[in-house]
Amino acid sequence: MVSTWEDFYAKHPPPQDLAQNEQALKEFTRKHLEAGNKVVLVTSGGTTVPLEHNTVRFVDNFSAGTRGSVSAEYFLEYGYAVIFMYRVKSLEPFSRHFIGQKFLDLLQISDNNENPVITVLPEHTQKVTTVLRKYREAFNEKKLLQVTFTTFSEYLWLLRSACQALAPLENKAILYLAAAVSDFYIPSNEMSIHKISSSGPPTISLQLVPKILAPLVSLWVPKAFVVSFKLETDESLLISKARTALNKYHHNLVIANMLQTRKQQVIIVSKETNYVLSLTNEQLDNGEEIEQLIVRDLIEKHIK
Ligand code: PAZ
Repeated sequence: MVSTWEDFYAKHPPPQDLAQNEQALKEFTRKHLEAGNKVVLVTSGGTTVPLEHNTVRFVDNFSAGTRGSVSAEYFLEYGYAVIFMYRVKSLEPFSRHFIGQKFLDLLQISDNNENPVITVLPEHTQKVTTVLRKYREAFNEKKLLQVTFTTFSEYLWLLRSACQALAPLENKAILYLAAAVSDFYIPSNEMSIHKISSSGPPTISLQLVPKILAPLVSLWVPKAFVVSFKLETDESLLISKARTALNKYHHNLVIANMLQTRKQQVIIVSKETNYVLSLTNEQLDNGEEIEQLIVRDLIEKHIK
């Protein structure tokens, strides 16, 4: 059974920090509307589907938030203000360059045991400086607002609030919906309150999620430039599914990608046409990023 989006919001309580996020979203969009800036909402990372209200276990997906965090940096580079709506603990713009062991590998410690000094290794100084400058610029100019979700329900509430804040920007807003959002969920009233007992195999019934692109395009941000993503693992379905989504929701573009090759190739699908953007193996090995091509392509279309 599929519930309607109205049903979803009626039956699922908003996250506790929603009012605070709404305030931040409104202030951010008002400021950039007044400044005449374009604003993009980038959604990033995967949503979880909790199996219990007191959540011990949940269904998750593979998304690391690479597409969203990399794209956010390129949008900033092209002068857009960015609302980065991302899954807690997934990749974030700028800090993504320095995660885990990669960060420690950049550093050196002086031999003086009394007063050790930690510095960036000379061979990494250039890269750290470049990223740090861009990061500081984005924050000093207040061009980047980050808001987080974890569960599917939190994502839907936050997405609607972000759209409400973006609506006054009309065609100066882009929605770049790169998050991997669950297609199935357990409605709140069907979820176990406590940790599911392991005394026998549980029967878990998932429902189809309401199709949120429908109200988003027709009601919440009807004048915005809306770009959704379509991920498949069976190539023969990719273009047809992307086109079905376009015909159903009437938004501007679908960016279609295959799980296995998503970092090297995407297909830009519009109502009229579709074409490939890709990197050669050499470009990929040199650290070039497909998101730069995607963002450049979108911005040209947005301007037109
Ligand atoms: O986050 P990531 O870089 O690992 O993956 C990006 C992606 C494949 C989740 C994104 O490009 C995408 O296709 N998102 C939409 C997925 C879907 O719901 O079809």
